[in-house]
Amino acid sequence: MSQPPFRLSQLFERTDRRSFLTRASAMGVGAALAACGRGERAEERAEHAGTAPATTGASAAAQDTTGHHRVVPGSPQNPDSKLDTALHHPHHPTSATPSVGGAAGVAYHRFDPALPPLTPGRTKQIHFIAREAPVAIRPDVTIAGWTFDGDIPGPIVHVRQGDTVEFTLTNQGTVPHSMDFHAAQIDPRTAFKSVPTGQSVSYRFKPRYPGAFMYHCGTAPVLMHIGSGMFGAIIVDPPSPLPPAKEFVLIQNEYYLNAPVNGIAASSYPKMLSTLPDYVAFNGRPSQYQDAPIRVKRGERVRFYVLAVGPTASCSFHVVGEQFDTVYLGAPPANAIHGVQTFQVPAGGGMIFELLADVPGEFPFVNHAFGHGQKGAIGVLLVEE
Ligand SMILES: [Cu+2]
Repeated sequence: MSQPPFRLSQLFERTDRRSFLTRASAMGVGAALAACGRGERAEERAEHAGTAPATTGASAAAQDTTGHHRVVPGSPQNPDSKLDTALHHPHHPTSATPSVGGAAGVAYHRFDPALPPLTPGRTKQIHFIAREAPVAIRPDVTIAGWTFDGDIPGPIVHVRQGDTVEFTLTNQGTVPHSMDFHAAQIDPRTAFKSVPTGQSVSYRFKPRYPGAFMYHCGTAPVLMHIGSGMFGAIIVDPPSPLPPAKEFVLIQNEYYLNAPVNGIAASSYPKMLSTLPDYVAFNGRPSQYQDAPIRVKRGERVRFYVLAVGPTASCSFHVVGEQFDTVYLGAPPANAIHGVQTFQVPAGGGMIFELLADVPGEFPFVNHAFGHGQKGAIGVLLVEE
């Protein structure tokens, strides 16, 4: 199936009633038209009712007469890619409906922030499962997550510049998902395409630059997929190792939640659009490192790989009572600035922050945009003698 040419104007198109009706007509979606006939946009109804307005699940995208992708039920392929992710598709699901029971039995656990060690070999085979899963983001808050491998964030990937990453995504969820590695340079129409339920996509890439890179599901609407938990980090080491340090990965994200049902809160797409989150978290759990600090020894170098995965917020990263002797804005060891109090990691970005922990004490690390720090983007670095 050939891909339609990408038009820049697509990024700015609105899904108004007329365009929706045009598309619905082309799709032959009787239910959607019936909904519109009652004077209500099906997509709005869906958002409020928490249901997808049209066909979802194992389906494929095609192009309708307006140039938009559309869903073809039962088709074997779904080439939706990140090219469509800026658009709000009325036929794409915007509700995380949990296919699980209540929150009972969902255990809260601290997400280990330590950078996992490099594994031997220059070819890294990585296989993720996209699936829905309840995730306890606090001891008293469980959400209906859309996940990679059942947790939020997904597994931390650690490779070296020039390694070959052989990646496979298998979709065991109920709606299409995909994988977009920011560390890759690859045609997103094929590599980052959406995978229908029960199917897989495989591709390989060689990270060209070292650094802290985001990965995420890129299926439309990408806001919903990232906002429901489908993100993580791939850390790419430079050919020559950076100075020895205690290394930690901090991935900041926001949560936008509906009221819980059976103890599980589904994500709210309208709230995601409002960009006013209920929680902001490092590594998926608000304030988890305030409750259980990150510990280092006096005199150790500390390296934070800080990512702001959004879906919308950036992270003004700061450590109270400390200064960063080095911040790598881009590929290390180049692109370093020194003597930094705070630096902002943009949504969709990652940077490397280093400090020398030569003063013992308890040092809060925060998003210094305090509306977000107060909502959970805060932790403690404990420097012990
Ligand atoms: Cu997804």
